[in-house]
Amino acid sequence: MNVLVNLLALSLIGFIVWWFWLAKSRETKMVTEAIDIVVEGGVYTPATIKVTKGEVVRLNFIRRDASPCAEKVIFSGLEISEELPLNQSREIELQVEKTGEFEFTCQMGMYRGKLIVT
Ligand SMILES: [Cu+2]
Repeated sequence: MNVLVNLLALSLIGFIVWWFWLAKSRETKMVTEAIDIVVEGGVYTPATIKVTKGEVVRLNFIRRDASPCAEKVIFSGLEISEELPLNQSREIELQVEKTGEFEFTCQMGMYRGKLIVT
């Protein structure tokens, strides 16, 4: 019985941590000059970023996930595809001259993020 209660409590804690962590990655971040984007555990944090059309911004991808699936980030519609070295930060300089929403994903599309250009 005690074991069961402990297990329940543990899974509840796990759920709360997971929820807040995911919630954090769901926030939309406005980028003015540069931003760090952490690649870990199946999510980009933050996963939704907003930039202004024509402005130069630097996205610093910090990959903490060793799985080969996370080794690339691909921006669809922008012809950007970059290797992400493990435990290092890889800077991608962007200057988007069109407005719209562009997805960025890993090679297999498991990591998903969105770049909003306004
Ligand atoms: Cu992947």
